[in-house]
Amino acid sequence: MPRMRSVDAAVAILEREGVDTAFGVPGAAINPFYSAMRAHGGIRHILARHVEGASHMAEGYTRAAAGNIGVCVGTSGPAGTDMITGLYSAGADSIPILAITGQAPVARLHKEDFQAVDIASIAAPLCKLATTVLEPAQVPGAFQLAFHLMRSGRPGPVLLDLPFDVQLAEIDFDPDTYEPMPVDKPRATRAQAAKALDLLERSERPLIVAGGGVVNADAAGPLVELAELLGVPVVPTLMGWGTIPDDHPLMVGMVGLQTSHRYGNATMLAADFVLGIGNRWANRHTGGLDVYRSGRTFVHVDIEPTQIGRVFPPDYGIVSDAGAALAVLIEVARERQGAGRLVDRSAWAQQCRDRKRTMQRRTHFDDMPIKPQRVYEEMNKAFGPETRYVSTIGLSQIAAAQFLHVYGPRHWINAGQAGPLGWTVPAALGVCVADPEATVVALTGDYDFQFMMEELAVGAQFKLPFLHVLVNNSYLGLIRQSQRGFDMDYCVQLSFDNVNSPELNGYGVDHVKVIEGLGCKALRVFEPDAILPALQQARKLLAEHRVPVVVEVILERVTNIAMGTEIDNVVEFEELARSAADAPTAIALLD
Ligand SMILES: Cc1ncc(C[n+]2csc(CCOP(=O)(O)OP(=O)(O)O)c2C)c(N)n1
Ligand SMILES: [Mg+2]
Repeated sequence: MPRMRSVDAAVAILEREGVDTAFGVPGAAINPFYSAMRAHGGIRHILARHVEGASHMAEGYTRAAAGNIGVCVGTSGPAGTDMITGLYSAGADSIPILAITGQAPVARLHKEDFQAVDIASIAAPLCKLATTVLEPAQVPGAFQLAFHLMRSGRPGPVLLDLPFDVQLAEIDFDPDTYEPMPVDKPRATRAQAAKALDLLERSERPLIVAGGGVVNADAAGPLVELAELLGVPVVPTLMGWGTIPDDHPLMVGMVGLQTSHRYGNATMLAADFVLGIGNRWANRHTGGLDVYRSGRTFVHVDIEPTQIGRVFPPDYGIVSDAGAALAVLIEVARERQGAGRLVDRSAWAQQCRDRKRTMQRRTHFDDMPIKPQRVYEEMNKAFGPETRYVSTIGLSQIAAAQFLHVYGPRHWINAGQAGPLGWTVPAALGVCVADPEATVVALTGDYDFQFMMEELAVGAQFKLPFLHVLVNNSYLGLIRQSQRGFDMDYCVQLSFDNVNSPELNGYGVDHVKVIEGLGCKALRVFEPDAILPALQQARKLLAEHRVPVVVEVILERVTNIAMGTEIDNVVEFEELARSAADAPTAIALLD
């Protein structure tokens, strides 16, 4: 039997499980693992500038393509604690990432050793498995189990913590005959599909709500096929956005309190039946459950049994992988179509389309300083259907969901549930690593950007080109808006007079200087008509320099974005579109 250090076995397993990239920050306690990566040579390492950045890069990498698993590596102590936000973010959105940390030697774990912290206990509530491997011979099994768990059922992160002596200990291991464990995914039965379709048939105004589980199952094609077969309109959730293209006649808008369309909410309120697939009834999608549920029958398909009934009891629940459920739903629906049993839904679908045509928000403003709505209009002009957007949170993200267009799964890459400020830049880098030819467009407010802008240096060093739209209102805009309820504007201003950059007129941080200092390119825009040329110029710079290029748009400081506390009570702050000229890039034009 080949004998090797446990870390050499671990790296061999990573390769057998399909890993060829790791994002990390080395340190003394993880140096044995780094020595195995170096000796092995099969894993490309991207050196982050902050370990939290490495964890978000791993998440962006996973999200970019079906089957990917992002790996982040760090030393003992603070490296693991820095990854905690990444593990939370990944777990909250059902995204597998593998975090590998170094640890103090086993015999010193309880001696308050330098940088010895019980990271497995800290990470446990966030992970499918978080363990300190105490026996060297258990290292291969721990890695094998990690991949099995990350891929099975509801996907999620794993943390493996490796004490220094465990990493160096020699074990017997045969990489050639290593085999990944089979993946477990529950599958809907024909009887379950038939029952769900019976309930749908009895309704008059049905909708399909498509969540991130459809993306995870790589089942956007079957989702659209089922919708077309039944003629039933689709509402994607924020995590499912792109599973049906925005310009598809059955894409009838997103529902929710913030990242939603007026027509999406109106259509949900008009519906009498909802088939939720791979979604989790997030509270920012449903708002108050009384309004959301009233008068509607619900079927819920989820891969995780404990998700059924968690938020509210559905009329019928099915435990299934979204792709497996769609396959059997399609099979049964086809048979019913053959038997002439499918109900004609075209009148209802047309009503939904009419709402999409007439209930647009205005984007065309010529104001100076620039109103944010205009930025998204120009982005729609500049970026085609191949674009992969990456964003996290804030007014910028909310407005993006209201105004941008997404045409494919994994083309809206967003930390939906955790929304950790700083996620966008490293996640975009992870997407670039996974898909170097993609048009990756990151979008942040100024504060999200400032959280982890140091990671831009990673893009400069490793030639990871993405275009970053930075909308600068010099405010914690979303929090400023929510403070209106407290009648205050308190601790949310990012403005100050920058002694080095008086031309910023009090907007504070000179992002252009910072970006250039980090080895990237930057353009700054003050006028609405200059946005599109700047985006076009940025694309040229990307092609020329192959480093991140940031377009900073200086916005008016206070713009409230439509949102509310109930889906029937979303407050509009701006004029609505009255003609096509008011929303020239909206997909369904007014006239
Ligand atoms: C780590 C973390 N801390 C605090 C928050 C709360 N939060 C959400 S949005 C936001 C302000 C975002 O400001 P900016 O990125 O400039 O976007 P804007 O809303 O101005 O468009 C804050 C503080 C958060 N999401 N994450
Ligand atoms: Mg801001």
